[in-house]
Amino acid sequence: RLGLVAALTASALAGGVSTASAAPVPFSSVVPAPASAVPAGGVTFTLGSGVAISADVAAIGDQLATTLRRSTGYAIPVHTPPSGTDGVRLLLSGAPDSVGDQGYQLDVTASGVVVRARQAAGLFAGVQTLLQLLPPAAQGTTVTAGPWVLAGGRITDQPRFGYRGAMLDVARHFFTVAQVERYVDQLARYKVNTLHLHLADDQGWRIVINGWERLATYGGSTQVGGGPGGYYTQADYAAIVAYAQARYITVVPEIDLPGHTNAALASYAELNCDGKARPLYTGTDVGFSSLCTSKEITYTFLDAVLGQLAALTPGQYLHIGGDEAQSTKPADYKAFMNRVQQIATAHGKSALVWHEVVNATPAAGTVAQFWDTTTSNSAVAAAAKNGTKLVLSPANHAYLDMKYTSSSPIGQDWAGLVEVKKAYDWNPGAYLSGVAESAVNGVEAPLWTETVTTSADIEYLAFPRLAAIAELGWSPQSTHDWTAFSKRLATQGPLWKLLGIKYYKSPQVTWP
Ligand code: TNX
Repeated sequence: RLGLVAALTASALAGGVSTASAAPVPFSSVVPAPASAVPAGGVTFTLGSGVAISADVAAIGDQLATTLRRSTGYAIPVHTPPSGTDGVRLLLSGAPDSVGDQGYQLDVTASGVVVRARQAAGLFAGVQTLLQLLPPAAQGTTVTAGPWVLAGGRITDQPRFGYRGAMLDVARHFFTVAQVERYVDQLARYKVNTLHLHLADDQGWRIVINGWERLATYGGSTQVGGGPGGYYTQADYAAIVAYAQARYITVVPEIDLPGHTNAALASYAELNCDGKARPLYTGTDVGFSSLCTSKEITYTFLDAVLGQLAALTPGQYLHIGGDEAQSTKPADYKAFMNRVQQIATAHGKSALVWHEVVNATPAAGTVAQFWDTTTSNSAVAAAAKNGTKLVLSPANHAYLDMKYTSSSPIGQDWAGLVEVKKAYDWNPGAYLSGVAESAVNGVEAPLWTETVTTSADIEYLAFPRLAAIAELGWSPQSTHDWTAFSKRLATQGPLWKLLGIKYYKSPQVTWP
């Protein structure tokens, strides 16, 4: 490591190094908007070559140091336990109670930066804010000459909602571990704390299940358009989980049931009611497949699948799909979904389910994910009144796979066109009629991948809209203001450019 630092420093001294801009980034640029940000006019702190980091959580100090060593070329030692005088201190003491488990307080004074939190997740969130308060070049991969100046003041920040998710559909098109990890890095910057992986659909089964190997080796052998597909070994999946966990992101694995199961029905003849394996499918229709709800082997199979996923997943939730089961009779759907919720519970997890679960009987602890385009759904409202919590992903605002405009090169439009303002302009706490904010666990931005084949595609659709949904999940409603948000977004453009994110340059935003 020292060798690398020395090399970077040498290259910095050799000249030809770009300089970071000297004007400090204002607090008003931070995305998502902090709950409270009070600048101290005139005060600044400059991160100099001798800067050191003190950290109560060594891994978080190391992450920050790794990022800043790369961009500043400074040595940046990390001290755990903290030493009193370091320029950057990340502490699990002294934060006000109000910041809760995920929030933090950040102070920039003339003598340094102190981030205080009650839990490691809050410290991590505070570090994301700290990075945004530095010039974008601080997150770059090449050495840039300073000065690295931070604006003074205090940010006291905590999320409006505990659940802030993004879903990636790795079934319609497969994405490698490295591609998923790249997306995880992008989510973490905007304080998204849940990665929902849509692991199985008609076109592909993407995770090895021991004892049912053909699900992956055959069911994962293709994708939309007929390409080779792919799948994760359990070790691959565990690597994604660990990578996400290191960024305070919880993975929610989804096996979509009882519809969206053609890949499984193709892999094992016995899962079909007629005992005949279905052909693999590479088109984009929905609603044509169903597991055989009357066969006991279906539940033996699901016990293995959900049991193994539960063992590999530290988070609380298994997502069991439940959407668009047009090929399952309503009574069968109801009995099936009730039984599968119990399988999840038996493995120590709660079920997350698309909102159609309200047509069955949501179990205690089941969370329904709303994805429709209406704001009034009496069955969902009744379930919420009955104690079922919701995650909101209204397709006409939160679906990252919708086109921005009719000329977007990729994406769908069945839920309408979703420009950036449309993604941002809704209030999750008062969105569904008859649903109180207290019934809403949070928001999620799903990215279905029928038309998405590369990381560049993912990023074009996710940016800037992911930032909009992340802000709706984190920031208090009192900060909700399109003009201010669009200005905050504009300040992210240079960072995205630096990170190689080919975002959609929406004409609704005045990019720098
Ligand atoms: C509907 S939304 C689906 C997915 C498709 C998506 C395309 C939902 C729960 N199901 O199967 O991929 O539309 O936008």
